[in-house]
Amino acid sequence: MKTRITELLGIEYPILQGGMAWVSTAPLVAAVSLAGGLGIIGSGGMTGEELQEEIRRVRSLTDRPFGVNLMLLSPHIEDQIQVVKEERVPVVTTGAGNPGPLVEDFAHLGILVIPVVASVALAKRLERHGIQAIIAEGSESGGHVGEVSTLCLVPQVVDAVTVPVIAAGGIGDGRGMAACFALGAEGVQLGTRFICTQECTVHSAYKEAILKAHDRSTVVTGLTTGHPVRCLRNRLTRKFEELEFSGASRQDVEALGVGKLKEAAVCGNVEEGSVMCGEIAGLIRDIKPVREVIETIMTEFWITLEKLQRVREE
Ligand code: TUI
Repeated sequence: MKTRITELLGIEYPILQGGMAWVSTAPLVAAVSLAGGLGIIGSGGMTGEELQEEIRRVRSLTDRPFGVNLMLLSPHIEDQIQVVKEERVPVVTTGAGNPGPLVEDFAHLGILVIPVVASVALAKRLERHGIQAIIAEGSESGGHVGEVSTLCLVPQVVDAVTVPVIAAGGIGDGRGMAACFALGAEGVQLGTRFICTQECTVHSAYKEAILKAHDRSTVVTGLTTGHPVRCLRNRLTRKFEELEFSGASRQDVEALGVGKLKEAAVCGNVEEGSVMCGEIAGLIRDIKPVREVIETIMTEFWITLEKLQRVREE
C-alpha cells in the first residue's frame, strides 16, 4: 500500500498507533512498528530521563521508524524536547497545543513533526510553519478532545491544507479506515484499538473495562475547565458531574483529575481512575496480538473498498 504517509514515514501500512500517556510504552510501540505501522511512545507523565530510557527500549526491539508523542501541557515538556532532539527520534507527534515554534528546530535535526489538531484554523497556521503532515483528530477520540467530530473535521482539514492528512478519533477497524480515506485522509491513527492488544502494558483491568464498554459508555469530563477529557463512565466521572454542576471552581474540578490516568492505567483502579478511551470502545471485543490487529484492519479495508465498488456495478 502506498500513500504520501507511507512514503513520508517509510512504513508499510498507513496506520499509526496514537501516543497514549501511561499506555503506549516500548513493547506496544515496537510491536506496531514491526507489524508495518508506526508505533508512538506516549510521553505524558514521563520525566526526560524516563522518556530517554523508553526510546532506547524501543530501539533495542526494532530498527523500524517509530515516534514520540509530546503532550504540550506536560510539566516536563522542556526536558522531553531536549531528549527527543538528542536521540534524533524520527517522528514527533504533538497534542494539546500549538507546536509551531518547535517545527523548524526539529526539522533541522531531521525530526518530522506531525501535529495533532482539532480545528481547521490550527491546521492552516501550522502549514505555514512548514509541517509535512498533520493529524486531524475528531471528538470521538479518547483523552483530551476537541469539539468537532471526525466525519466533519477530516474533509475540512483535507480541503484547507496541501500536506497529507491522517485521520484520528473513532476508528476501530478497516471500515473506519476506509471511511476516513473516503474523506480524503491518507493515513489513520488508532488509540483505543491498540490498548486491547497482548503487547500493550496497561493494567489488564483497563483492557477488560474497554471490552465491556458499549456505544454509550464514554463521557466527556472537564467541559467547564477548558480541558475536556473523554473516558469511560464510572465513579470518578459521576464525581466530576456532581462537582461540575455544583458551581465548583475550575481549580477544584481540575484537581479531581490529577493522577487519575495513572491510577487506572498502572494501578488498574477502573472505578476511581480515569479510563481514557474513545467512543469506538464499544466496537472492541477482543485482546489480540498487534500484528493480527493490523492485518485484520488491512483485510477489512480492502473488503470495504470492494463492497463500495460493487454498489456502482449492481
Ligand atoms: O492530546 C490528545 N489527547 C490526550 S493528551 C492526554 S494527557 C492528559 N492527562 C490528564 C488530563 C488531561 C490530559 C490525554 N489525551 N490528543 C490530541 C489533541 N490535541 N486533541 C486536541 C488537541 C488540541 C487542542 C488544542 C490541539 C491543539 C490545540 O490548540 C490550541 C491552540 O493553541 O490553538
